[in-house]
Amino acid sequence: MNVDNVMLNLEKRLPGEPEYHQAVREVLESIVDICNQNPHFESAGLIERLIEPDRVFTFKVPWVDDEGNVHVNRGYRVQFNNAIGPYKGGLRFHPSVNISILKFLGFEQIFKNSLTTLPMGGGKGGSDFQPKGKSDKEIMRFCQAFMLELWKIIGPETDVPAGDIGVGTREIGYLYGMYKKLTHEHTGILTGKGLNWGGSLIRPEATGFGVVYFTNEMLATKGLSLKGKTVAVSGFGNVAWGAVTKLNELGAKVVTLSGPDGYVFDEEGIYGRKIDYMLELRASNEDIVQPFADEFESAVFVKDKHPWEVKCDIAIPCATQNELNSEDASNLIGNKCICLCEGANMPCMPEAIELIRQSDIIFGPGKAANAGGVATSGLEMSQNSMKLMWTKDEVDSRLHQIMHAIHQTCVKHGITPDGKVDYVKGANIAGFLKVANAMIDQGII
Ligand code: NDP
Ligand code: 2IT
Repeated sequence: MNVDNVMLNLEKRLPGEPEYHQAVREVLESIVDICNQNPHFESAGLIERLIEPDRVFTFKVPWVDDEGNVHVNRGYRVQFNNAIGPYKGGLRFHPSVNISILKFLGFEQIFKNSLTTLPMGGGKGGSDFQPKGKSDKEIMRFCQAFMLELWKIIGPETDVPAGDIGVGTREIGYLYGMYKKLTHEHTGILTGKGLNWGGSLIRPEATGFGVVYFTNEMLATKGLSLKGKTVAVSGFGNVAWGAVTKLNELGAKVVTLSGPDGYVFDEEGIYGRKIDYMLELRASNEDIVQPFADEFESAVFVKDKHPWEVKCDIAIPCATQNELNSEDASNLIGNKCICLCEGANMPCMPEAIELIRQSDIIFGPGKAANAGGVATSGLEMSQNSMKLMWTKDEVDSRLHQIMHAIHQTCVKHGITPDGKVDYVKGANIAGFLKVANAMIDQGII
């Protein structure tokens, strides 16, 4: 396989999908040697089949706002690959949503889900709907209108969506209600459900908890731990909240969080009521972090800047794709940061990753580090199938084991001759091999 040729072809065939190209290139660069050692992959057209989604749905979502005005948004579901299990992946509601972003997320999801050890294929969906500023009733009407189309193509053994940016327990509730009404079934469709109607304990916390467990595993390889470390976190949504909660529990001090308007620096640390306030902020229609600094005396708001200029031992981006650029990476390196672990999907730009990988910073890629969210979704599916509910400790301990196993797998496939671990390579190779072998076993379909 020649990566440049495959990419040239893809870019020519599908221009205007930069995020998707970025995600594919990263995986191909990691697996090129494995592909060349396995000529039967090439003769089975494996890469060509892997980089083309099984199918992509787009649909119209008309809805009516509180004033009676009609709006039309676009809905999507990308069913990327189901070689190892039903399509599985979140729904994102954000005005930036387009096919390039959903294909990058769906493609990443294939390998992430493979790493979890659970039987889940890769998919992603969402809408360019802007939840910011909408009333609860408007969110409900939008979710119902979205599900009026989506229900036709999903199912508990076919495709199981969940949350992502802009889609949390509230939205999953409205989506589930409409699915149930349309199908007359109370099944394990959608994960991240409310705890009283099929949701798993720990699912809301799982992505952030998992990222912190993975960070701890990486630090342990150097004889280090989170205790007493200063951590910069970005975002202030679901993933950031889970990460900040667990970081505090394990004795780290979190000094930043961020939103689209800038970041907050709090020298005293973000803990206790400040963590609850993050959630209140996220739930408010404002959706900015500046009020955090007004609320807490020790917090300072830095407008339109990234938190990566703050001196920290550990950096955990938890907001969105391409939020950490090469200047940010240089700042982290200059400030002697020891570990960068991706909570969000693809938060680091390729130039930033290049700099980080050349430095001494330990780098944990999102598809391994943030896999705890979808892994716990997988555990929710298991509980729904068995019609029972595990305790909080049971789910957390399984999540812990899964993150430990993912770390071990990354080490196994990513160990370099000088004894360092290339986690990007390790995660991509391990995630890929399982899916590739399943695709070979199942023939050209
Ligand atoms: P949320 O919607 O709960 O929070 C995302 C937050 O980041 C929002 O507050 C958003 O604000 C903010 N944000 C968006 N752009 C920027 C930016 N440029 N700078 C700073 N903040 C920004 O989403 P999640 O926490 O669920 O998701 C965060 C990331 O984690 C995403 O990359 C997602 O794909 C990934 N992820 C999520 C999982 C999950 O289980 N939820 C699992 C694995 C990964 P605004 O809305 O105003 O833009
Ligand atoms: O990016 C992700 O892994 C998620 N948004 C969670 C997907 C899921 O199905 O739980």
